[in-house]
Amino acid sequence: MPKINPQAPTDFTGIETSKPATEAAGFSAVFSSMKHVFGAMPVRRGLKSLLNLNQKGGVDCPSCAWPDPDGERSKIAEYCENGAKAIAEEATTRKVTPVFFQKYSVSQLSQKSDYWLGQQGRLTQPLVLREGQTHYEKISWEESFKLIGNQLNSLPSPDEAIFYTSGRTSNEAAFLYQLFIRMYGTNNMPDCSNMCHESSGSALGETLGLGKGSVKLDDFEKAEVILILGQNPGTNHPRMLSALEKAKRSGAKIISINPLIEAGLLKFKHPQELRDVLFGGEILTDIYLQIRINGDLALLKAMNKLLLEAEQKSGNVFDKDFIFNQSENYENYIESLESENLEQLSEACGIALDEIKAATQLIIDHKKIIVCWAMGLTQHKNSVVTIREVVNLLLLKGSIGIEGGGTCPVRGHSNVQGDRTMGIYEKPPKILLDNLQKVFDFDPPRKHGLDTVASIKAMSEGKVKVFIAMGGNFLSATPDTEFTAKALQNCDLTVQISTKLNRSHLIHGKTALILPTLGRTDLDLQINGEQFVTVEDSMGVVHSSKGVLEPISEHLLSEPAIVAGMAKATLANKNLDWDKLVANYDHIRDLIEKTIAGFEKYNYRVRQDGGFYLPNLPRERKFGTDSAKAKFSINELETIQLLECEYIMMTIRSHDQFNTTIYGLDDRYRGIYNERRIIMMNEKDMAEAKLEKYQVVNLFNHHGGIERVAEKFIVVPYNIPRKCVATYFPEANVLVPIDSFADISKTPTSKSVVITIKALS
Ligand SMILES: Nc1nc2c(c(=O)[nH]1)N[C@H]1C(S)=C(S)[C@@H](COP(=O)(O)OP(=O)(O)OC[C@H]3O[C@@H](n4cnc5c(=O)[nH]c(N)nc54)[C@H](O)[C@@H]3O)O[C@H]1N2
Ligand SMILES: Nc1nc2c(c(=O)[nH]1)N[C@H]1C(S)=C(S)[C@@H](COP(=O)(O)OP(=O)(O)OC[C@H]3O[C@@H](n4cnc5c(=O)[nH]c(N)nc54)[C@H](O)[C@@H]3O)O[C@H]1N2
Ligand SMILES: [Mo]
Repeated sequence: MPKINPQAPTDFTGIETSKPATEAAGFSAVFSSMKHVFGAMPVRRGLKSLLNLNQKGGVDCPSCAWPDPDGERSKIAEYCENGAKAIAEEATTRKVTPVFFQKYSVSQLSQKSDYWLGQQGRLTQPLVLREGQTHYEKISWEESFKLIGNQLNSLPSPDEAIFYTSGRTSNEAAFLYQLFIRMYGTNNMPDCSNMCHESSGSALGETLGLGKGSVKLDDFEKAEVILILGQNPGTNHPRMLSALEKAKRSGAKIISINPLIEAGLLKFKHPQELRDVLFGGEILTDIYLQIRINGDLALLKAMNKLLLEAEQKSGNVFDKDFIFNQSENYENYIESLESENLEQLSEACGIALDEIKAATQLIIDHKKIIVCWAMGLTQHKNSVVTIREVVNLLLLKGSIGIEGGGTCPVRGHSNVQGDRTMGIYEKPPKILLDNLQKVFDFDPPRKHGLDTVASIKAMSEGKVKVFIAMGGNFLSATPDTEFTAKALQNCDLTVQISTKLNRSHLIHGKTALILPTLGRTDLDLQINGEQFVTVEDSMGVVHSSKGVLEPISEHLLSEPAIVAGMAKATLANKNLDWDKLVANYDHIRDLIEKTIAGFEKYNYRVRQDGGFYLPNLPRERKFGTDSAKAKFSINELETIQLLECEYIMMTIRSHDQFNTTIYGLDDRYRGIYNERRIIMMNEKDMAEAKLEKYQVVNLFNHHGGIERVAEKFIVVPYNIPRKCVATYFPEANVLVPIDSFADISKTPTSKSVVITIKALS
């Protein structure tokens, strides 16, 4: 067999660098949006998609889960540069047809870059790679479903199949999918959340009784202090910058905590506001703490210790009424804080005590505090305890369930939160299973299933034979690329339900299927007419999303139709009329309403302007914990000890990508152009290691005594703390060890990979 490459090729594309930007958006963002959209499709189609984006009743932007304003929205543009790129990527009129797959073998395709694969266009027909063959070929939908059904039914146990979900899947598709999987008999439902905000869900669930954030978009205008930890909103949640701009104009102070000085956190120039264009935009961050990678727990502990000292002096820093009536474990927590040492904590996070004091003073002086965070907090070994320490800070101040205060884990994929609400979870709550049993009259499996890391291990050990993915790019998004590739290749059947070609189509089981599906922007026409779907944003608003564009091919099926096809071909249980559900998604929503709390009058309420909020107890200062109280927690500090030759590496997103989808080769705000195989490094570390600017190096990780190597990266001198380095995801995923994950949440430690560096020349 010709060699198939699980990693992107190592060819260089021609690096250029300049000074990093000091502000985000502005005209260059507008220009960049237009370039991407009109480069990928005719002008009429481009305008139609952009004008409908994030409008009430329009298309929900697939680029992130940041909420839309509840009230008035901009008539022309409720989207951002990166939303426009996401649309260009999906609504493109370029397509890959069966002829394309006759031309390129799987092995040849695996030698192409991720960028090239994406640029080939939308998938148009179901494809099969038969056992022993080198090329994908056309297959009918009927035969595809039969193949899946036969394979699933031939397994000795349903637990030998795995069903992955990425977070773009709508509520309707996700609900049907988990129903099918549980009727089939397993809870093996790993999802992208396992690699993303699982640590937030674990920490918040345990301490506040709900694994979701508590603030609403309106709270930003009312907040007095906003902390932003481990998040790069200028690139990954650009619409958040408008909320931060408003907050600043209402007097809020912003504290940013990040190893990199990210342009989007410095200053925002709203591209559609004349005031910003003429007068230069809004300075966002008041205090920037350039923390060492994984220093956050030490910093938060230092802040909380300083709060305690201030409280002991003045007696008016803590919200004692809240603490004594609505929380527990306060005394033990305070005792643990007493024994902390501020100098040691300052040393551990790499921030001078004076700077920590200045930031903490803002928290001492104010009550309405929002803490925002994303992957910089969630992808470390100690992520869950770090986020619990965020909760401690808010509890001390009583800043939870009040206007202008609370938790704000900023979600990634546009419906990742909704998929979880719909039951895409390997550890389903009892209430969900009980309700499924009642409504659908079957015995759902009670044993917990496999999460992402456990799924890879099970495939690797030959315990799983079928892998089905509802969206996403499992191979490239998961850790330890070479290990995961071998695991996937152990399967008898791999099935990818996708919109675009990606590397997961190329690393396959004995037989492989690619099932092409409609995306968010596509018109979804079923027997009862045009359908819309629903999604839940980062703040728990459920609203509709309706595609408007003519699908690129007549052979695409919607995700609900694909689930129904698989279910009909697989299940012996014929209780459910799957065709009726697909004919009109209102019927699916009726079933969701019967099964999941908070969806009363779903079909009615979701048709109202802007949708509806799901119930959220912490938002009302109530806690769904066993004691109905919020919990203080004691979080031990363990620091990562580096040898002299070692560095701690974070794998982050550039400005021109959506996860594993590469839109382009620039990271404009960071001043890095036309190259993704780079490693950002402190100049003093470079000098010590005798590395020059643009020197080519190999990167190694040796976790568990196994050598992992990422070949050929270019050294870029960058303003980053000593001993900390940064590379891009997914190129560096090969270095993330499969056995290194967060305690409790099992999220791979993609932001604290210990590496060594070796010059090639
Ligand atoms: N355009 C675009 N939008 C996206 C995505 C995309 O790829 N492209 N992805 C979507 C998804 S699924 C997600 S989850 C989100 C991701 O959104 P982010 O979490 O913003 O994404 P990352 O690039 O992983 O950025 C992590 C940030 O954390 C910082 N950081 C890393 N380690 C640490 C640390 O130890 N401590 C602190 N304090 N900071 C640290 C990095 O410097 C970086 O600024 O964005 C969503 N939106
Ligand atoms: N090293 C490292 N690894 C990481 C991360 C990191 O920061 N560092 N981040 C992690 C995070 S936060 C996440 S969320 C995961 C992301 O992991 P995934 O969600 O698995 O990956 P994506 O790149 O978002 O998936 C892209 C593919 O989804 C398909 N797709 C797009 N839209 C649709 C649709 O509407 N329907 C269907 N069926 N398919 C669609 C397309 O074929 C596209 O190629 O990666 C994780 N991996
Ligand atoms: Mo994510």
